[in-house]
Amino acid sequence: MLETLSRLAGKPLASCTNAEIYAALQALVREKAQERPLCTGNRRLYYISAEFLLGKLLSCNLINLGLRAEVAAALASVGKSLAEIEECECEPSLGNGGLGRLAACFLDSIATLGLPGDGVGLNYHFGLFRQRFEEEKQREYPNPWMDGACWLEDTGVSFTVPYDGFALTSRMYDIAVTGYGAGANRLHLFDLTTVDESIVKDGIDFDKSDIAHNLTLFLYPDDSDRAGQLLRIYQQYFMVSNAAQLILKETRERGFSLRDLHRHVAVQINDTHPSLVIPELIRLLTAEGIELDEAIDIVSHTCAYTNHTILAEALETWPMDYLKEAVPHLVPIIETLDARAKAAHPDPRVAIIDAQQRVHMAHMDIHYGFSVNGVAALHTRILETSELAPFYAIYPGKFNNKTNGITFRRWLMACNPALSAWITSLIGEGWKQNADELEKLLAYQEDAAARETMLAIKAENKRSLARTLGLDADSLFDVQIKRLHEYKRQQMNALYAIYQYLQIKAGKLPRRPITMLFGAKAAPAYILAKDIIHLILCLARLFREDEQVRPWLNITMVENYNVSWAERLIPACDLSEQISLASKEASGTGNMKFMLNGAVTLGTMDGANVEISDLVGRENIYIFGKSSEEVIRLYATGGYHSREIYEGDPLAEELVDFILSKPLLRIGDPVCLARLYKDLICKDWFMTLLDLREYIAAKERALNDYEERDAWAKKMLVNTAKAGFFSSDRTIAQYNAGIWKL
Ligand code: 26W
Repeated sequence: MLETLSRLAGKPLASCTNAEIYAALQALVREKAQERPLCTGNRRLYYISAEFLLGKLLSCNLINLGLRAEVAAALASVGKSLAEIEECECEPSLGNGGLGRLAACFLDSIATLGLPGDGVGLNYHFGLFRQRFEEEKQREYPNPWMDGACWLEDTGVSFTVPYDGFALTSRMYDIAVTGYGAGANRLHLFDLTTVDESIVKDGIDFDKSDIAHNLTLFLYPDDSDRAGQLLRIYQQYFMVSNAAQLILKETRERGFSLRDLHRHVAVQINDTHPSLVIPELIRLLTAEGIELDEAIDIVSHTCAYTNHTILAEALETWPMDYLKEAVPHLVPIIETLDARAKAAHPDPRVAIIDAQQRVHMAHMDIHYGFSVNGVAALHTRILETSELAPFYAIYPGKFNNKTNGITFRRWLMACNPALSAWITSLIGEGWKQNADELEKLLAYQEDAAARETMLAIKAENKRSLARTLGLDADSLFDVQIKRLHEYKRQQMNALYAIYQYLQIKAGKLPRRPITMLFGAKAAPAYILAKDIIHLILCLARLFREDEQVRPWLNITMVENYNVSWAERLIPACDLSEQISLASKEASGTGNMKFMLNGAVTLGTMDGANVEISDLVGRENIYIFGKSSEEVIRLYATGGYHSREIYEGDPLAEELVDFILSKPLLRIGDPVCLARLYKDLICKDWFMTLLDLREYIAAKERALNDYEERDAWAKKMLVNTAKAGFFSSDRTIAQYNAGIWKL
């Protein structure tokens, strides 16, 4: 290996800088990946997604290629550290949250299962923004990642994408996808040949109407105005037109007739962002001389749709006149699709184009796709019985659930090598190919030595993180890391922090110091989410500056939370905060990562938390809060009024009032704090105060139980042992058996 690496570096390894070694390792991965034949099959999958939250790729590629141990040893023999060299990699910022990270896990599992499936997305130069904290507030900056040593390979493939009166030229870049032990596929990222980074000014502002230069600059550019919404449509069309042209090109190259497209291609529409691929494929097929009816039929048997959220903000609808402006050549097709749907199903609730001339993308996906899946059992049930009930009545056979999963290569083998090695020492290697074998660990749940080791590995992971962040490694690590959104209720966790602070000020000390760790980015235009970040950062500073409090309670919010941070925080976590308002979190995937790494969940019966609870048993999880049925009923009857709770419950009042207390106003921005204070009392759309008491009680119970170290260790062991179900290998096997049939 040493010789190979020296050859690739072009000089003896001992004399290389870390950056030069990183480049050599990247070349090694490329070489070995190319040696693997690409997965082939009768049908090829194209997984189209606006986001691919890839994280750093070196470590996982080395694991998948079976080279990591050998490389680490070779580097060590010349005094180099693989861990240090992995730090050289710049994390691609091509995603925002769960949907994007799920897509990345899927690519790993699709290749691992040897299935022919490529990702198709956009090559955002600045991805999602880089978050910095200034005066306890989030500020957004560009997040360049395409430095010299990035993984992109220029394929030379280019397409022309037609708009109204002009066309743009694309360039296809690939990132090789390796499977664990075998398998290779591609991630195709389309870029704009005329993109111009220089048009981005102070922060992340740029001319949103300058389409020819801005289309692949940012993921989810602010869409709070018309120009921003139009830009989303231009971007989405650019993605799907390139995808459609690539699909037809590759189908021909594979020797198949376009009339048989549905036999040889499956297209997974990941949320509504790629929905325009349906009319675009129809347009291209008719341009090839295929009659419209047949084209519609072919596409309807080719495309499948995944719904990732019931939040209205994500079920995209576009004003028809926006589509007429951006993609007029698709409008007649969309109108035809709408007319046919209306003729067959007159119920206005399932119309693609509604009475306000708004085009419902999800409706088009369901009418003209052959499968609609939710991403956790509860979520799919909610889709079928509420949000999409009219569609379920028409197409019951199309609906199915595919509970999300995570790749254990990144989320255990790479990020928690000590736990991974220990598991293997107990139950062998089998779990790496068949995650269900983790259940063999249950045989050790009464084993004192096993429990000790579980605690020791967690303690070491905590010490490592504590060194990086300056934490008390003996404190309890209480972690909430996820996108900032009111429905995820980071604000409820902040109210708990205030509760604990007031307890300490009153001389009631916790049994052990508590470290509350947060990681979250708020969408730039999401004002209230940024106010919640402001509250958290102000509390962090208040506690840090208080000699009486600091020894017992700390808040640390990591800046620019990303995949690499998650890989450090998850192995070190004791208590996993999954506290969304029930019915709002479609699934969650962080919950699975924490469970796999031996953290215990404190959560509501929402998303995949329900399946986690079923697997580990109520004695190994802390559940609280109103059920999704109760919450749905409260919305339906308008029965929730936070003011009633605020005025009726002195504890709620005390905690909310603290937001405008003197100590906090001395630190924070009164405008932001008052806005959040007012929202909690007058609106509180995601019912923060509804579950507040139960949340505090459940958390106090968990903190108390934590002190029974031996019993807690058993909880940890059972969580890891029962996590096998959440391997994305299982998820992908279900997608293939139930939807793709590759
Ligand atoms: C900016 C508009 C927007 C709105 C929603 C962009 C992206 C979305 C996605 C649907 C948000 C998302 O990431 N949803 C998450 O998908 C995960 C993978 O299925 C689930 O685990 C999370 O519960 C869901 O919130």
